[in-house]
Amino acid sequence: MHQLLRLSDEVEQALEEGLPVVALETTAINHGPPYPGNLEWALAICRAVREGGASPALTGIADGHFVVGMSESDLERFAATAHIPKASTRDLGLVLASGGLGATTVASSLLIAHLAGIPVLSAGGIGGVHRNASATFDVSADLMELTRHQVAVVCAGAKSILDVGLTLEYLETLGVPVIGYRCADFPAYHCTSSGFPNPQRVDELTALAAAVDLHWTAGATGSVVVTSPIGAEHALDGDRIEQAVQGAVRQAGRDGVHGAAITPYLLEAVSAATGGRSAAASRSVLISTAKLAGQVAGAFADRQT
Ligand code: PSU
Ligand code: MN
Repeated sequence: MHQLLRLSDEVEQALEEGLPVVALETTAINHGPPYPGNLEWALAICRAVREGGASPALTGIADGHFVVGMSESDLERFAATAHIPKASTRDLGLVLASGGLGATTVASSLLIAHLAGIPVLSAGGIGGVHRNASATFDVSADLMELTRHQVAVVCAGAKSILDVGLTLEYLETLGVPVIGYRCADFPAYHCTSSGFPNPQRVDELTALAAAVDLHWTAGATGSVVVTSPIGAEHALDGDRIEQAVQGAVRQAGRDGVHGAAITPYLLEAVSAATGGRSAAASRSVLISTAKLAGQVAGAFADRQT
């Protein structure tokens, strides 16, 4: 095993036996409600992975190691600690060296999942090309990392704070398949649709697992993005979100917010503008994608045996 990995007993055993495992990022939970609400989210997300038929592997950084699969005491420690740094790929060495805690983004959890040999990751929404990126050059490291690791990423598309059209173009350029599972539209995190179609669509888990497997057998070295929208009962209205995002982007410009701080800033502003309904939406979408990821991991594991 890689020297930096610290696997939970459950995850280690499942991987040894070829049983399905789903890796999970922790920044979205870290930016969720304060303790103990965030602990409740993490437990609900892990439960959803189990309902889908797989073992959950929350990823994080602690004590100079990559934690893969959190014990109850790990979870308690992560949830109860305020202001855990957001650790994307470029931050890994420094956060490991600090000996403290780090919350993983999609980018860094992809790297960790691949190191651990976990082929499926669940995330509410991936990062992407930011609005106004032609001026700021702000493109999430999530997109680059999607080209480096063979992991199927089950998500509700990309966040609506982004330029979704440019994000899809970028993914096409990078050769990352974007497959809607039983959905025509590419979702936008809290919204059922981004207004853009999924470039590809599959309606059966076995066909999805085959497409993922053959993408890699063909020699592609990157990830496969699988999308599934938020449940209708928790979805937020696209027009209202768009208005809130536009206002937040203008305010961010005035406040001079940029770099790693922009994503949390915009999500926070959208949350404030929607009267907190976006928190319930985040919880819901993290749970629904986790459950589907469990099913995808099961279908993928079945194919390997
Ligand atoms: N959800 C949140 N806050 C976040 C993110 C998700 O409530 O910051 C994260 C995800 O972990 C995603 C990352 O991978 O934002 C992308 O950030 P950036 O655009 O800085 O790469
Ligand atoms: Mn950025």
